[in-house]
Amino acid sequence: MAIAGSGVLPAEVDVAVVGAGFSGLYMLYRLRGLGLRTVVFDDAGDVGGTWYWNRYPGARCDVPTTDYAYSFDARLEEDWVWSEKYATQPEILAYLRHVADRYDLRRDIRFGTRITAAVWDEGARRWRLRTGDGNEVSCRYYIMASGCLSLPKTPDIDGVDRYRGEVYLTGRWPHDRVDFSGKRVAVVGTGSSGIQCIPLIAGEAARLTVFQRTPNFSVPARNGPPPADRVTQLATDREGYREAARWSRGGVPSELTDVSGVTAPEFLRRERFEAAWQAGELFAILGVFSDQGVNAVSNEHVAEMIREKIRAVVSDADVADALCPKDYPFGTKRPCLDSSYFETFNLPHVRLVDLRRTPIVAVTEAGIDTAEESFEFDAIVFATGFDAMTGPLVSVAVTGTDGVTLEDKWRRGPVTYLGLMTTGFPNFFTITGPQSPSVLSNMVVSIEQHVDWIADCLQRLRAESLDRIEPTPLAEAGWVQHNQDCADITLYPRANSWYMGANVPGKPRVFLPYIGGVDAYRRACDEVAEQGFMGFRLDGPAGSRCNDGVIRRLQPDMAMVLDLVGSLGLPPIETMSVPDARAFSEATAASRPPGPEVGEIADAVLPGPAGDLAYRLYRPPTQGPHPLIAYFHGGGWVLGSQDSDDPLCRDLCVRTGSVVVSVNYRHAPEDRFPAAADDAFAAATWIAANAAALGGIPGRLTVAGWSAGGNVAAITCQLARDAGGPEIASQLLLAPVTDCDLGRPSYTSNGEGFILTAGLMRWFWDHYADEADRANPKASPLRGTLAGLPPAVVVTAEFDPLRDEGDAYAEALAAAGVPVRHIRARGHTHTSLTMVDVVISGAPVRAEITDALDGLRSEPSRN
Ligand code: N01
Repeated sequence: MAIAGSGVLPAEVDVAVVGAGFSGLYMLYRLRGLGLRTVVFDDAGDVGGTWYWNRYPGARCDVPTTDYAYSFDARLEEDWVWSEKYATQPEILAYLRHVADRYDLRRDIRFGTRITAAVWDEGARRWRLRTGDGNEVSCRYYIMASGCLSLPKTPDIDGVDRYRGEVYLTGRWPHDRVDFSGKRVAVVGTGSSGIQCIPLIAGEAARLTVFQRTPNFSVPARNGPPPADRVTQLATDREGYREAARWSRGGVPSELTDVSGVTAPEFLRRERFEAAWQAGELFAILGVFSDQGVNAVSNEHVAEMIREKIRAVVSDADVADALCPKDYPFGTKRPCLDSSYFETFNLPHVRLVDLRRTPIVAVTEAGIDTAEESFEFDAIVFATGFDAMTGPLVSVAVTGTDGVTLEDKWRRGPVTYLGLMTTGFPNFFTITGPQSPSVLSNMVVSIEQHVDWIADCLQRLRAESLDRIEPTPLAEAGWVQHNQDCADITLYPRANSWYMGANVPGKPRVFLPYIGGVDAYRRACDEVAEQGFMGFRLDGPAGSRCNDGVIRRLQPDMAMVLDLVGSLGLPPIETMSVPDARAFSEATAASRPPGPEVGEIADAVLPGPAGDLAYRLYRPPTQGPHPLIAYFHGGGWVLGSQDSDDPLCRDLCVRTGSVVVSVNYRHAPEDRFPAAADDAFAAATWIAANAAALGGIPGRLTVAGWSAGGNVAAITCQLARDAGGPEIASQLLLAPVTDCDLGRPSYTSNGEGFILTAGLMRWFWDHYADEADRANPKASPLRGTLAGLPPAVVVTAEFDPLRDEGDAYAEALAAAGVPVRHIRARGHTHTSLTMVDVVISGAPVRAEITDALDGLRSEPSRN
């Protein structure tokens, strides 16, 4: 079916693909296998994509070649032998040419042809594509395989066009060898491209001046032959190795560590760092500690150890200092792998110009003027990067349904479903599009996954007599939210990186790739397909169907916790004896991160109705007196103690600037209803009376609690109102138990799989209260009188069996005229907010709680 490589362009095809790099070649291979008439367009003169254009000296891959290769055909793998751990651009290009030859792909590829516009024709259900040379082609499906880093950024420097010498752009390097011998050369930019080419250009040039705006973290690549251990693994179990890559976090099989950079002792930190440094691999240095991508302290340990390495190599201390990145966390801009990059600055003819100190004023006819100096050059190399991820897609005028262009739709950042499609643009696919793992992963693994998903999708559409597919607004919004949730728990948004679109003036600042991992992403895509293409509307001669929905609604870190808990196969608590359940919950509590430092922690007792009650006091590090919080722990009236919610109490103390008094109360089954409620009321009374002695401000008492603690906190407020004291300024109810009716919908939808189960809640109730007592407002505060209660902050979690009764309490308080701030913790579970420093996505909710409390506290008291 030779249609495209030569001769007249056919008027109609089944599929048009843009790009003949890794993505486009494999896409064509798969589509041919399905018998679909396909044409591929590429601006370039041959196959290769990024490896066709980026021919600058030193260009290499930064994922080992053992992994940076197709896996779809074992024979192709067996026949191709890489010469190096990190192959050079010519070798990778030769590989892609070999692939094109081997499968006779070129005959369906139009080289030197750019697609300039694409318009969706709803009547015909086809895309109409226009080429740069004025031809048109109509296709059912339009696939952008145009790469993430294929549109070089125009150097945004005054006077670039004025310069009379030789100008080179790393992303558009000439095919003929460039000879820098004897020349005065400038390199502008110190990203991966600059860092790769600088040592080689220095080897030729008479003088090299490097203009650096932002220093970059870089690790020695330690290039050499392909790593023997991986070559052996591939030789013994190729498919097992490839499958492990497909289900890995980054697309390369690697063991994830659970060593935290915060808690690991210094010797272990150094040992782990040194091993990663010696490995010379990106995923190794990005995975020294489990928490380096999310915790600034952990991250700084890695960053500083890299800075030490830079200082050890570069002889001039000032130059070394300028080469040390300091203003963004390690890994949040893509780190580089280098060969003698930092050593290059020890050469006498190489000079670093730190643009942070002396910015470029303009490019002149002869060279570059900085604020302090005029330089003359024979050649300037711009290694200034790309309009990444979205740039190549919106550079084509793509017009979808209703005449909206992709550029318009994405004006405030890309909006996609799975990074594969976007609403309003039916039958339009993007391979490794924004909001897919793409650039954060081994690209080849992600490309194969996308190509396979798209090919399987088209095959199923055809089998089911469907010919139109488009994501729904609901599914798309859910995916965009999930992407943002994933990025928000990391340090990545802190950097002005191309991941954030920050390198292109005017580009919206949005985190572009999906950071949840190749494994998690593949699972989501597979689930979508298995659930009848959930979130897609499908149409065709066979009719229409749509299983609408959102594929990932849980906060990503909470989902990881649940996966971990699930994988441990623990017996349900409700099957344990009470002593075993208590021992289990104490052991779990002992293994969690401690939470933030507070000023002081003190343990003491206060008088309760049936004997002393232990309490733990947390004092802020700031000068008192402080507002007071009487806090009651969770644990279903059966489990827990004054220190069982320790991380949460520390967090509350620091965030709200309050003295937190966490009080133990009597537990069931030894002391059943209403012992817990009576103790809580007595404790709050004592705390209010002793506010000044505790370091609190009299009259500024908040009564707070989580879960069953929220239950006794709510009841305490009712009892205090009825008894005419103590004075309570506000109440903070975190996922509280408010009612004994276990028939609300959240008990069904969230009754299993989210740690607190419906079965466990029943077990708690059975231990705590007789059936006859449960409707008593001292057990079910929702059934009490709510008027005249202190202002309340009520927090409910989306995936909590107790969600609906918490919602009902907030609504009933508001209806009774009580000022209420109701915070609905989206994507969270019953336990999320207590998992301080584990479920990082809980932090913004706790910040919101603090703001809400502040808001209530600043309102005049109603009591
Ligand atoms: O581009 P970059 P790149 N004045 O954007 C500077 C992949 N890749 O081509 O950081 C002065 O990273 C800019 O400074 P700043 C890899 O994913 C892989 O190097 O914006 N300077 C920065 O230093 C990589 O991340 C390999 O302050 C200006 C540099 O130019 C991605 O491609 C090899 C400037 C641009 O760095 C992009 O890398 C190469 C200005 N006006 C690339 N504008 C492999 O190893 C920009 N800069 C596989």
